[in-house]
Amino acid sequence: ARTIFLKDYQAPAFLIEKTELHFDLDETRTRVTSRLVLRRNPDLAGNVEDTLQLDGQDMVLESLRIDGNELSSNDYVVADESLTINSVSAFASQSPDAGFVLECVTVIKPQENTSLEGLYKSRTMFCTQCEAEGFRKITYYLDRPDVMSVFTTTIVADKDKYPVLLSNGNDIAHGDLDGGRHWVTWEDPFRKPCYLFALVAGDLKHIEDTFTTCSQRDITLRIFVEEKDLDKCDHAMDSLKHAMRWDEEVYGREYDLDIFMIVAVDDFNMGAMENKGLNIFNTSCVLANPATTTDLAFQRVEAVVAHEYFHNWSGNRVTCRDWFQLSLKEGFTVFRDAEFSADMGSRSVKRVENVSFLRTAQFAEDAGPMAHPVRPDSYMEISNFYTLTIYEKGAEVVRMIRELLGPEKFRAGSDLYFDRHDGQAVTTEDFVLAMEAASGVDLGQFRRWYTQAGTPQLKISDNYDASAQTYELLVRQSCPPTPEQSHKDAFHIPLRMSLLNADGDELPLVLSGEPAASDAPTERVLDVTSDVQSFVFKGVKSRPVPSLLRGFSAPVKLQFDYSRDDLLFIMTRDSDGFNRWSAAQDLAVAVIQEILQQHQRGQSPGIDKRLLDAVGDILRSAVADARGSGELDQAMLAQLLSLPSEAYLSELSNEIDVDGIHWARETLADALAVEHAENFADLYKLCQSDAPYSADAASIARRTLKNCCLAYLVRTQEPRWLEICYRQFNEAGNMTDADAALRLLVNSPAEAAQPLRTQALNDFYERWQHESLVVNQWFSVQAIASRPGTLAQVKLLMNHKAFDIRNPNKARALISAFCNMNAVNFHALSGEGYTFLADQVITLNRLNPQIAARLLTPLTRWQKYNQQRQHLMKAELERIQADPELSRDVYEVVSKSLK
Ligand code: BAL
Ligand code: ZN
Repeated sequence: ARTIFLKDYQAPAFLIEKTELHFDLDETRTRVTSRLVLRRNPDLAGNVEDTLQLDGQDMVLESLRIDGNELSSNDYVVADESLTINSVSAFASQSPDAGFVLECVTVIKPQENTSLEGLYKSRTMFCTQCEAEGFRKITYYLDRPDVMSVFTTTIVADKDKYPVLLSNGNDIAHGDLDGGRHWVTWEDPFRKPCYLFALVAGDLKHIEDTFTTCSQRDITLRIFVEEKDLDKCDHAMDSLKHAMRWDEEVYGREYDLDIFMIVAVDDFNMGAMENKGLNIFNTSCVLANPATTTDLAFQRVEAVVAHEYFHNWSGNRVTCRDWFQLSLKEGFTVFRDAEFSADMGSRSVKRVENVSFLRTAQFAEDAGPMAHPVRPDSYMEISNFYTLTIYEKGAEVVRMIRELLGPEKFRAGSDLYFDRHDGQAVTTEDFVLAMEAASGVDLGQFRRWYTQAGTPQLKISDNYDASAQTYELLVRQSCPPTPEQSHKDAFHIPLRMSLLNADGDELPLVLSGEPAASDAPTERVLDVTSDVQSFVFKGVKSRPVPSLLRGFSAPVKLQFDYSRDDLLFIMTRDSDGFNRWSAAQDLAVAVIQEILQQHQRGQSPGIDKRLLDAVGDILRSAVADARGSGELDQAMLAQLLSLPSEAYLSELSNEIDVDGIHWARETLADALAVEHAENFADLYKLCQSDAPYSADAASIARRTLKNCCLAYLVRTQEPRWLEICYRQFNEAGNMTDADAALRLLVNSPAEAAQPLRTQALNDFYERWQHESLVVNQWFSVQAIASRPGTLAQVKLLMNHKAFDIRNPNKARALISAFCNMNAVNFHALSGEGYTFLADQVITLNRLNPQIAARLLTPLTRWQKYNQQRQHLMKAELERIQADPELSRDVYEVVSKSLK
């Protein structure tokens, strides 16, 4: 397969100034007529290109004209993925420098398009997905983001089946035709690359609202869904309005068109898509109703609606020059949506959630065969690069820039970036240049974050000199090799830190060489720029405890030899909420690793009493607080009471002991449950509420804490707690509480749980069988059960009438949930989990290559397992590789994994 390199980038030889599309929609034969106004790119010196190569695949070309002159099949070459016109000037009525009109008629088959790229059918509607390279499945085009054009789109369709016809921009004309058909023309005044094109046709209903912008323009907001889902749109609409206001207030960005539309679609590869003025959403990221949707999903809807909306500036108004620059829009937009969510809820908790995810999943990606820089150098299939590195690490890189610039200069940098590049397709370098120009801060070395892959490690040691009253932090950085990058140069790492004295107070921070100052800061961001660097603080009267990497100021692995008492101290005394949580995690990790080692040596586990007591202290203050003023952040309490996940513990391991990690973590959780059952019970009761459901942050926090307590209580295996859990399942007034209880029943090893589980699962399906998203939940609850025999159950569910492997949400709910979130069963030494996944990948490779490649991830991590598992995993990768019809997507992942 071909590899595309950033170093080979060339500006396009032709530009498309105007794009007029005409769709005659039909399930089996949709005719697409395009009229493109092209011209030679005048910005390319000496450009005399006469050959025009357009991208296109999976379509039948019916006719082709230039300036009205029909081309015959001798005049062009149609290949699998392109259409090449050998000589434009032979047909153009004037020089191609002055422009020419290309008219092209193609026929496509949306009904047969299971890749869900381009134009396809989802249930009863037509919809599109063009990012990154889906537009080339609609018509022949220069399908690259640096070709920006004004689009006018006419859609013709059967009026009964498709009364609603949507595209980007404004509806400028419509009418009826003979034969029960009708048409609508949309015009988008903003130049855009074709990846932002969208079309929807269906029998859709909508809710409508208005947003008045900062310059007093009224914007019509519409959310389109199937009629049955009209009761699930309010939360997305509220989220949209909050996002619009926030972007005005925090970034000075106002919406530009007069209408903003969102459409919910059941079959969708991604979470959502930011098409100009017409966002298309996976139903899972837009629909929300208390009865059917968990708190987590409510929060996800808010975040994704905001994310897509924010793209209107960071992505659409200023877009990417090429796909190597993907993080330009994705990293920045994830950073923006994370900050929005932080402002809507609890800032510390949001940071904890993000970092938890990054340290688990993105760090694992960095350590695997697909590791790549935030700005990759090459790819085979760009769809494989919608990764955690591009998104989450890309957001961390933007966050570090803000850390280095400070909030005011960062805002000035973002203003300059939008000002300078509005209407352009640019690069991550342009972003960094704008940040530098606005701030005067040199980001020269910092740029390595864009070009070097891998997770840097910071090893920090300290040295206190009592007589000199100095305290030294000796910082060593390194970064492990990644594919194609064996050596890494030192990164510029912002290390936010503080020093705590024995009372937990922050000390004034004066570095040696600096003048003593009475108003010295108590928190600083150290610029770590060398492989080895020493920071000596003076005037330190006693040995402090350092609070390092506050707020997770850089995406690195930090090593500092804290004693468990130090961790307990930070956990309770640090003013930085993130570091309190992080210390609690580190302590729990240390204890679990100790239990694991005892287990591996055949010893019975001894659990560090300090951790048991610390959890007791947290619980007692939570109970006292819930009885009294209720000021503690209950969401943070729930985070503090949650043990590190098996996935995180695995990421920390050199060789993953799948069963040992599971056993050790369960052992600690069970011990905490038994030790503190009374406190958990008190807190569980205190967190009950009769108030009607609300998705506000405080209510979500209360439910999270309540269900965290219930989880511990069910662990005790006492029948009364199983009954209470079952009662909560039956009587819950919202999906959050019902779902939490169902998961506990399904996972409980207690014998008494078995009949309750069967009953609950049956009732749940019976009740929600007509709610597709809830059925997905029902699939995944069963897929992640760690009990033996789960794979057999998953295989049965694959044949369930509600399962459809063509629907990505269903595939994710069952296959992906089992393979990614059920380590003990997926990694069973029989190898049957691996065989199962390979079978599904082979099936999906033909149907939907993007989803197939993505599902493959857990097999690619074979190097982290023992010899026996490595052998089994590789054998399955080789079986996939031997498929003669491997898509580019799957080929890239498999071949890089086996290298
Ligand atoms: N641009 C693809 C979907 C998203 O990240 O918003
Ligand atoms: Zn995005």
